[in-house]
Amino acid sequence: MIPEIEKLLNEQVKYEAKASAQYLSMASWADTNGYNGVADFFYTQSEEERVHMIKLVKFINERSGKAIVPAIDKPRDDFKSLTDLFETFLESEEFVTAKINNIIYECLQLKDYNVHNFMQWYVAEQLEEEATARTLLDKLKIIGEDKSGHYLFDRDINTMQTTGQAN
Ligand code: OFO
Repeated sequence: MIPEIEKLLNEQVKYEAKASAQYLSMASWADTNGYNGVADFFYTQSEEERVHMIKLVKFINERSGKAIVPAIDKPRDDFKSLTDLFETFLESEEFVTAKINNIIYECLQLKDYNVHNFMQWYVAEQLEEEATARTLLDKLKIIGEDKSGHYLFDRDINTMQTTGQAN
């Protein structure tokens, strides 16, 4: 594996781990603030990011690289509101998308079409997750400060059809 690409993939392992920890922290915040539906949503998101991380770890090792399990900082654990929570979700996804795009760019520069091909799965995943985050945030903006709106959002979040329902 090209060393520059291996380094970038290992950095990506860390970003997926950070996203997983951040979403677990968000699930916990939601759980302790009475939003059980939102908590379930983020427990699932956290698990998915962990799966994304492991997929990278295995890929690096299979291609005779060495995957590094990273140390990560404590995630943010206090949020002003549901809107703040979902803004954090969208920012996190946009950050990860930018990092994935950078890997794609470097793969093309270094002619690593193998990794380029592998990373297409992440490109598609990010498209879906960003769309989900935007759709949910848009709904929260419509709801505003309305408490009964928040109640319904929490009740329905896991059955809502979002543009890019994360899988
Ligand atoms: Fe790993 O899928 Fe989003 O961040």
